[in-house]
Amino acid sequence: MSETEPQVSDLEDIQGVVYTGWNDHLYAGFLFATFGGDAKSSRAWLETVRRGVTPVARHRRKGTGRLQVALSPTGLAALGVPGDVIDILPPEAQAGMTGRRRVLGDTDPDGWQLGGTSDRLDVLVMLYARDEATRTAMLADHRKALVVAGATVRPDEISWPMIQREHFGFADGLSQPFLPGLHTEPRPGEDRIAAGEILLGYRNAYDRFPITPIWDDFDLGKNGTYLVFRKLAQNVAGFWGWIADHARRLSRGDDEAAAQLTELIGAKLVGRWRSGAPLVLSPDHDDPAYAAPGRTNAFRFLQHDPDGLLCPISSHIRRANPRDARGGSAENSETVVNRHRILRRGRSYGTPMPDDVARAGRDDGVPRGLYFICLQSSIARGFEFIQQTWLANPGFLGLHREPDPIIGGSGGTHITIPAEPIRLRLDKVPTVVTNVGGGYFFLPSLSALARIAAGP
Ligand code: N7H
Repeated sequence: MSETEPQVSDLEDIQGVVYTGWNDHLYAGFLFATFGGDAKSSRAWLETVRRGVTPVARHRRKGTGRLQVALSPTGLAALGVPGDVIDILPPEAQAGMTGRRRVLGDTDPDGWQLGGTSDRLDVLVMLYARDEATRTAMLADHRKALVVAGATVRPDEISWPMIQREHFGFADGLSQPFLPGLHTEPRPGEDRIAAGEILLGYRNAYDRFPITPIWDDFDLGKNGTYLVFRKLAQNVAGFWGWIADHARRLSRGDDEAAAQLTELIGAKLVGRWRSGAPLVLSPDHDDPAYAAPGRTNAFRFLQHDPDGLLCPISSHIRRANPRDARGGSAENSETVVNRHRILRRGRSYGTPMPDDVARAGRDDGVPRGLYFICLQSSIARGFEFIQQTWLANPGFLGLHREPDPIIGGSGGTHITIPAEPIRLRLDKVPTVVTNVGGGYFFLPSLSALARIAAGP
């Protein structure tokens, strides 16, 4: 048994979403539910459903849909997992997203659409299909099975069939860490991280094993991971309208220059052009050749752009993964940064807004956003650290009153775009992303799901 990376046999045990975002399955649907009071019925449900969960090893198998199941600490309790086992889970996982709202800088969970103060989410069923009809059928079947087991199910959460493009129009899901034992070869610029940074049961970046819940002799944690689900509403007209206003003002009536500047400012806020081409490699225009898998991450900040003249220090990708430029030597920086990596598996919801409407800043009132989904062996060191210490931090790497322009909840502050001879400073960055709910879950291995279903 390897302590450092999953072996072939583990790939039968690990849920497939750890390996892939199921991007060949355009239609995703998510069901959140609260179990009823009868643990036996809930376990009977789990005993049936767990047999359909797709492990990594079968990610290529034929068949119409893919199924993954995550449980929250309250869900584990409702299924009969003893309290002293659940108590082993890290405190942030037990506190849940509502309990951690101050760390996350969230609005009052009383007003959330999902998982708010009195909305206990026990289970998350994740469904992926290649066509819409299959997704509809899967959602209906799984909803029925949960209801029969006595659970209360929330309205369907349905993704928009748009892959690797989020609503602001940028390519998404491009930079992911490389996980030994799961992925075959790192592409240029992809960082190899310790398997224990994502999966329980393996050594992490500190050469330790992540804390794991043991039930009698069974390791419930091994081959599992923590899953954060966050429903983030995006104000697309607010984002592009604000940028276009600044671009028009700076271009003094030259419409073509304003249109080009709008694209450039958008790219400066994210750190990549809309195609995904990184600013560090393609600083002046969007060259999609740099969005290709082998090229899109082949850059470093300290090495190529120490002062942020190409990619601003404040940009979303530089904050979310500072690479070699977190401070100190490149090597030290990368060691530290690679203790805060996550696998992102998000999907968009809601119909996209046409570019011209967005740039005119005309809100159409249509709800849209991102189901931000990420995986890690420690929510505190993964998602929460990135959100709190890097993205939402107005003093990130010596900046002043400058949180992340995308998700920093930055209403009223500014963003600096370094340039020579003089930098550009844009004021009154609007809040364009708002958390409207979600939760913290555990994504158990297939064998752990079987153990939980077997009961005490
Ligand atoms: Fe971000 N966006 O479209 O602007 N993100 N993100 N994110 N994000 C990334 O590499 C976006 C959010 C990370 O290694 C890209 O995939 C939007 C949260 C990390 O270079 C784009 C929302 C958190 C990376 C976006 C949102 C993160 C990353 C570039 C919300 C964590 C990888 C394409 C609606 C707390 C950084 C790519 C790296 C990249 C966008 C949310 C983290 C385009 C719209 C909440 C770690």
